Amino acid sequence: MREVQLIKQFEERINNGESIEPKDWMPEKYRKQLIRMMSQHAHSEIVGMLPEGNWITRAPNLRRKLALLAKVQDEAGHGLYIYSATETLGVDRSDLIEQLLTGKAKYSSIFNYPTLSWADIGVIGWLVDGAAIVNQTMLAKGSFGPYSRAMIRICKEENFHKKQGFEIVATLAKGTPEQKEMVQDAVNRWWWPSLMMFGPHDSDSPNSEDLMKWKVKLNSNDELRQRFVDLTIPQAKAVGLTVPDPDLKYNEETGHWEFGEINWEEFWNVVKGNGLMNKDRLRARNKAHEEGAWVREAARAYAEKRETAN
Ligand code: BYC
Repeated sequence: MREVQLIKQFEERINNGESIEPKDWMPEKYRKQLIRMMSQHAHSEIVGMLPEGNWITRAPNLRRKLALLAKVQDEAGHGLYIYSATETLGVDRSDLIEQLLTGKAKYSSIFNYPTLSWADIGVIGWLVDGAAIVNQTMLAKGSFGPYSRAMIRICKEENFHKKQGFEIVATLAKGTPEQKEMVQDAVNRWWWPSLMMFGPHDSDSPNSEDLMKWKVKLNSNDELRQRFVDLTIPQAKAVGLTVPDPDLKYNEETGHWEFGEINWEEFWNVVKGNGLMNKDRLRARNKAHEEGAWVREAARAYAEKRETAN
């Protein structure tokens, strides 16, 4: 069959809401776009363990420590599901990891900011996982089966992450004046980077056209960012916290919260590797990879032993 016909059939399947599976025919560009986006997503989950992992030894009590340990482990699991889903597109996980370790691959800008206080752990759960849920609930309805199915399970776990974060935030917000000040400071530092997670404005988003045509993304970056702001501002008000945006105002006619302009220079700077923590994150991942070499070698030796035994 000619390529034009194959593309037509493929797009019809997508428009009928069918899910595309790894062995189905797909345009090379669809495959490439998915590998790009899914591998960046998997890297984000893995690098995303570092800012919170930093606080496991300093959690204020056993209950908080257990929840944080479980959350960070969940993020590792998310990375592994998404690497597996990406491998169904014909790439090798070790090549993807190599790209991360050498700094060639992108991962979410949000993880290049430091976690300075315990309140940051609450605010990450609330805002960062909250933003991820808005984004991933949409991706769970996307056209590529292995990715959308991974998102369903991930979103269930992210909901717990968000709840544990919001509980920390609510507790600190009604605590001592020092605790309230600490959590407000954390919101002030994480608010704008959380909005940046949704990516550049639609007009500056080169990948959106393909991804939306092929229903990998069902909403644009700006639409999801607006949804997140609309959901989050009432939550901030409920616990008596504010967001650092003098232009924030509610528009009665549209029913949306209007917000100020994001600092795009900061965003691109972080994406290009010059954020506060980019170098530190890559150093930590490389160290973990080197320290884990014996596990990979042992697994390989065991697999070989089993094969010769058969
Ligand atoms: N950071 O054309 P655009 C988590 C890049 S982890 C860095 O709009 P697209 C968690 C973009 O890659 C969940 N780079 O791209 C874990 C592109 O570059 P290339 C993380 C960004 O794909 C632990 C260029 O800018 N979530 O929840 O249409 C603890 C132009 O952008 C960013 C995901 O990974 C950014 N923020 O849309 C706690 C979601 N934004 O590749 C929590 C999956 C853009 O052309 N990904 N860039 O060189 C997506 O939904 C989409 O890829 C994006 C960007 C919305 C991020």
